Amino acid sequence: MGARSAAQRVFSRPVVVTLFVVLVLLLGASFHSYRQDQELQSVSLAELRMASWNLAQLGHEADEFGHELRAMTTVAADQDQLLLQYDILWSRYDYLLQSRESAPTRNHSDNESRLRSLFSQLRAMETPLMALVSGQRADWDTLTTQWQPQRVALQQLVVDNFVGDETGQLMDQVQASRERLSLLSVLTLVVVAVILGYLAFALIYIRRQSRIDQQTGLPNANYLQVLRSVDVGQAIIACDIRDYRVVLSEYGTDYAADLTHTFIDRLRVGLELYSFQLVQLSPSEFVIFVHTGDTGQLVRQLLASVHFDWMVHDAVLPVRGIFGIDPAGAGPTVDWQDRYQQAQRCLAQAERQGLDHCINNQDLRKQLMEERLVHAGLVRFLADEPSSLSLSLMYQPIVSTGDIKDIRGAEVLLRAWQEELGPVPPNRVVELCERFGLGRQLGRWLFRQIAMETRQLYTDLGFQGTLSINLNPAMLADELETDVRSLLLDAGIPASCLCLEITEDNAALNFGRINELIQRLSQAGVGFALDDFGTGHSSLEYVRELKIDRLKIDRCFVQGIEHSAGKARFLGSIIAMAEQGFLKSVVEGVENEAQWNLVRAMGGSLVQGFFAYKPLLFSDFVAEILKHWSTVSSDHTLEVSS
Ligand code: G
Ligand code: MN
Repeated sequence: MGARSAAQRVFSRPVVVTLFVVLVLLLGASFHSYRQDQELQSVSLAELRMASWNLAQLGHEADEFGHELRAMTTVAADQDQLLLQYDILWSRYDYLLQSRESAPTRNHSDNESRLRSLFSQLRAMETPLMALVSGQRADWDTLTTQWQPQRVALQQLVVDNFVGDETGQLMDQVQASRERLSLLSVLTLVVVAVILGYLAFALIYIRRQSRIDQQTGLPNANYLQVLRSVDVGQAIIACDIRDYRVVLSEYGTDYAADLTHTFIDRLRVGLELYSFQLVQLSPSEFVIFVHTGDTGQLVRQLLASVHFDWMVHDAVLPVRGIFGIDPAGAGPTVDWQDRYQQAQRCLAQAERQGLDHCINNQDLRKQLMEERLVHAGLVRFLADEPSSLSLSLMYQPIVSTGDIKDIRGAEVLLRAWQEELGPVPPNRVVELCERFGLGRQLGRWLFRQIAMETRQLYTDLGFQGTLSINLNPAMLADELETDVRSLLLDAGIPASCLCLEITEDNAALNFGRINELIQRLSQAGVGFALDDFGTGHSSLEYVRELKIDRLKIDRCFVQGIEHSAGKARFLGSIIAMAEQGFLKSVVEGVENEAQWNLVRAMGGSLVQGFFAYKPLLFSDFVAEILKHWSTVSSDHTLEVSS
């Protein structure tokens, strides 16, 4: 927690803003210094030097001219030299006043006006100088006097313009600016490096955070993504909080988060003896990796700690953890993702069966493998494609207690055969079809198959016995009427010869809806039976509420009647009750002669059981009917109608 909040502080908004501001300031300062440096550099040092040198030359050439002028009064006089120096001086002024390169010199303080005034004074000396040279006069002293103040003013100009200092100053400024600029560059680089480091650190932090649940700090589903392997010595456990959604929907997110925390604490207590890792997939889903060889012990401890009563407001909620476990080193696979999948599959299995846990073992693996085979086979078979599974029908005759060979009808029984597994129990087929949404398809296949097999028995042989057909849950829907009409009645099976069997489980207390379905078909003459009567929880209520005309008394009421007068009386009273309610009763599971005799003595009912007939192939069923008809009168139709 401490480390987390420290990291949070490092990545807080003020820190980010400060870093950004510092960087912007440094970049601004660097840019400013750079501009200053550019400006300083634009003053050409070369030009400055040139100006200074030109003025110095002027001073020097003025000295030369003055020297020649003074020499005119002596023997060393050289007029040509004097004129040459005059011209040189003249050109220098011209150069300083006219040339582009001399512009800085001219522009400096009042240089230009001083230069112009000196140049005009020099030009004023031209006429007297020419006169003296051509020898008209020899008054050199006057000219020397005229030159003297010029020379002084000129030297002053040179002195005033001595630019050594100025250049030095300029150089110093440039130097300082350069130093500032490089310092700023270094600082900027340092700050950029710091920011890059900060970003790298932030990136690592974000990646780590993304693998952690923000509420609980536990590794989350992303962590599972990067997990490479799991030790074979570790059990993988998938875990759900069973009542989480109830808490969330009834009490809101705060309480739900509370529940998550409480549950995690409980899990930790259950795991405290083990080395484990807890991963959180969602607020109510977890995965646990535990080192243990004794899965049974681990499960007991986990169950003990996560089954608890949780107080919310003034309500008490029984919270239950539910587990799917792939035990350590058990399975044939070591790939952790396969094992994780097994654990999840166990969890799903436990949820489906209403258990608090399910451990992946050989049996379960086999069961799931078989389920897959049967499911795949069913899908293909029902789609009329080549399949490893095939369905067929058997007919178990229902006889009258008056004559055991008097076949009054039959219950159509589903049989399934899978190439690798052999026979598959029909209730498993029905359950799988229900689970995978194949229920109606199965029902339609059943109706179509019954019609195909039995049509001739009714239309050509005039059989009038009842066909009892088990309805699976999905068939108890609005489409039932359409399916019965189009697949059975239209094929030629008389409605009065059909009895549709409903179990209590399938009716699921929705009497109104089921009665509506029953009513629509019973108007057409179709009968309905309550199957397995007596095995559900509210049997009598069903008998009273549903508009059925048959009761199929479960075989458990027949078991042992030959040994117990009480049991026999009890069965008798059920039959009597059915009679009172104008229901025809069918006693199921009569397996021996003693039972048969007792049931026959009670009277008033039909019998279905191994003692009379086992389920038969359709051809054998027809053969049995014909055999019976041949033993009784030739006018069989009167005999079998009831
Ligand atoms: O629940 P329902 O009535 O649909 O059950 C029919 C099943 O009962 C069939 O699978 C059939 O094989 C079985 N069965 C039929 N007669 C007997 C019997 O006399 N004894 C036993 N144990 N099972 C029977
Ligand atoms: Mn049945």
